[in-house]
Amino acid sequence: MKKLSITSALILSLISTGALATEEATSVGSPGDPGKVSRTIEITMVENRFKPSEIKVKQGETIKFMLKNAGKKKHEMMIGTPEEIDKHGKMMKKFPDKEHPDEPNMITINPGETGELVWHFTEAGAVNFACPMPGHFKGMNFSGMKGTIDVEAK
Ligand SMILES: [Cu+2]
Repeated sequence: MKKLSITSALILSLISTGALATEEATSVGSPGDPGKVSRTIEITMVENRFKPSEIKVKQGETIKFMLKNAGKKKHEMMIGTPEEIDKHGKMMKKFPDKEHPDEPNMITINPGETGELVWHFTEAGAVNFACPMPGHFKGMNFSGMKGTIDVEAK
């Protein structure tokens, strides 16, 4: 009996290790060619989260994210490393009223509106995204308006 519980504890720890095995991708990818979209994924934005926030794609896929802002505030989706997202968030906090043009890895969407972001996933691993608007996102290690794209190896 004792032996059995040790075995099940070992199995449980192996399972939980497996669940945490997704390492950060070596590259978050690159802007996608709208003519080479392999799949469309719909994401709804509300205060303050993405639905869904856990997304699975395959390495090499070009995904068209169809974003709908169903909230009452302006939201952004930014794909990047936690450092890049954090840096952009700090810039927005410092200059909250400064209009900034969207870069290829981000899109700003007004309440009630929709938008598209096309992204090519080149490396396997976890790719982060978040809304860097002040107050929506509290750093990659905290709760907030963020999500993970799990890129499965080819
Ligand atoms: Cu937001």
